[in-house]
Order: sequence, then structure tokens, then C-alpha cells
Amino acid sequence: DDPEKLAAFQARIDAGEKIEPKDWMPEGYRKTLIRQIGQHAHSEIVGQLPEGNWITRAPTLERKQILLAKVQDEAGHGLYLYCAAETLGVSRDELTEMLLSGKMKYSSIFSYPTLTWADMGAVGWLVDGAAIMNQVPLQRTSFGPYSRAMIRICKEESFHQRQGYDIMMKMASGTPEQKRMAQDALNRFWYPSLMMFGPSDKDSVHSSQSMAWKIKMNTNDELRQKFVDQTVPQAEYLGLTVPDPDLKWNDETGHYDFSEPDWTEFFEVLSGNGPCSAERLEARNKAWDDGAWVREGMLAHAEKKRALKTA
Ligand code: FAQ
Repeated sequence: DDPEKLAAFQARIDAGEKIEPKDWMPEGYRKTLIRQIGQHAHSEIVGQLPEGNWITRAPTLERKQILLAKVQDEAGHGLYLYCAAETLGVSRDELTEMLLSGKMKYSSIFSYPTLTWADMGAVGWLVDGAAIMNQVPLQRTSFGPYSRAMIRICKEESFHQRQGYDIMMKMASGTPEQKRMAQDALNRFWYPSLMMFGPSDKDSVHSSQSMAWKIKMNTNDELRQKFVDQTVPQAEYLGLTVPDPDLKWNDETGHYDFSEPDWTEFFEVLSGNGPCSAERLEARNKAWDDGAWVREGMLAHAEKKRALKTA
């Protein structure tokens, strides 16, 4: 890239201007955004599966309606994000193919199973909680279409988080068996939720360039710390125990000290060896294959209408 153009581009970013799809941008900026927005979109789409697992078994009609609406919101988030990525010159079909063939990633959290109803509480509380912690700063990200998508997505995510916490409240104040289920869900989702923020800063290959371009607004460790600080009092309020014997308030730093997740497990999940990784990709491939007749039908219909117009 031309150094003068690069400097002018960086000056726009530094001045807090939004970059729009038709503006000049360095190839690296475009590629990084396609990677990050694409992975984010895939996460929303694959993220429907762990909760979709419980729609048919929700304990009441009201809980079922709420969960159904939440999962539909996630599909909607995926669609806005694919649209934002398309403005960068990649098609939704190309992105989908990269997900289905395992070439593109989706968030590690969705490779974990949802074993009980309490997991619906833990996913809403912790997974949406972590998602918001990461996405609120992204409302100020430098790429216009991404930042605008984040504004609406964050509104919906905060509602999702509250519905998850509400399930946890109900379970944690219920029978001893319900409380045990809530604790078990927290035990299984705590460390995978911490992993959502990405590897520790020293292993985060993209952070420094992405932060200079304001594609990312904070480092992975900064956001992880904020999440722990926010979530520990919420666990205490529920009367549940965070599964970390080393978790301790540190008066000097004004933050909690906590144990790092098992990074070997994280990198295993990233390489496609998570507990449900194969199942998730199979489900997405099946949905894509089962929908082929709809796509073919729509194309044939569009073709017929076009032919009629030109006749
Ligand atoms: N999972 O250099 P960094 C949701 C990869 S929220 C998988 O630090 P970066 C809502 C990373 O891609 C979840 N891969 O990377 C919901 C890179 O590999 P690559 C989605 C991960 O990009 C809630 C490598 O590790 N949110 O879905 C993960 O600067 C409930 C090196 O890492 C977003 O995507 C991970 N956890 O920072 C839905 C937010 N972490 O690509 C349903 C936007 C790292 O070179 C139910 N994304 N990797 O092959 C971001 O903010 C960033 O991409 C990070 C990672 C912070 C995730």
C-alpha cells in the first residue's frame, strides 16, 4: 500500500472518523474485518444450536416463548453481521462455505454441550454477559457498518443476559436439586466463558494491529478482567460459588485475582477438537444441504420473473 494513503487512512482512524465501505482501506484492514465480522456472524449462527437443544424441553410455555425469541434474535444478529461483511466484498455464500468446511472459526464457547435446563441460565448470564462485555466497546469500532450493527445487537444481548440471570435466580433459589443444577452449570461454563475473550495478550497475534485500526478497542485480558470483576458479585448474589479456589479480591489493584483458563484446552477447541465441534459442523452442514431445494426454488422463481420481464 502507498505510504501516503496509509498515513491519511490512519489519521482518519485516529480522529475517530468512521470508515465506510466505498472508502479506500488497506488490504490488511479489509481482511481483518472480514475475518472478525465473519467469525462473529458464524458464532451467532452456530450459537443457536446449544440453546435450540432446549426449546422443546423448556419447563413452561413462557420460558419456551422467551427462549425461542432469543434464538431467533441470534439468527438475526448473524444476518446483520453477514451483511456488514458483504460490504467488504465477500459474499454470504463464500463465508458460509468457509464455515461449513471448517476453514473459518466460530466462538469456542459453542463447542461445549448444554446438558440441563440450568445451562440455559448459565448461557444467558455468562455467555451473553461475556459477549456484551466484548461488543459494547465495538459500537465505537472504526468500520461504520460493523459499529452500527453492534448498536442494535448490544440492546438485544443485554435483554438476553437478563433473561439468563432470571433463570439462574429461579434455579438458585429453588429446591436443593435445582440449586445443585445451577451450581453445576456455573462450574462447567465459567472457564469456557473466560476463553471467549481470546488467548492471553502475549499470545494474541492480532490485537496490536487491530487496536491501532480500532477494529478492536481493548485487549483480550482487559475485557476478561472486566468480566470477572462484574460477574463475581452476581454469582455471590445468587449464592453460588465461582469454581476457582484462587479467586480473590485484590485491594491494591482494585480487581479480582483469578485463575487463567486451561489454554491447552482452548487451542484444542480452536483446532476443531472441542466436545461438540464435530456435532456443530454436522448440524450446520445438514441445515445447508436440507435447504438446497429452497435456494434452488427461489433462484428458479427469480429467473422466471426475469425472463417474463425481458419477454
Ligand atoms: N473462539 O489474536 P487473537 C456471540 C482466535 S458472542 C474461537 O486474540 P482476535 C453471541 C482468533 O480468531 C461470540 N477463536 O484474535 C451469542 C485468532 O485466530 P485466526 C462471538 C478464537 O480476533 C451469545 C486466534 O484465536 N463474538 O456469539 C477465540 O484479535 C449467546 C488468535 O487470537 C465475537 O466474535 C475464541 N473465543 O481476538 C450467541 C466478537 N478467541 O482468526 C449465541 C468479535 C480468539 O487468526 C448465544 N470478535 N480466537 O485463525 C472479537 O472481538 C475478536 O475476534 C476476539 C479475538 C476477541 C474474539
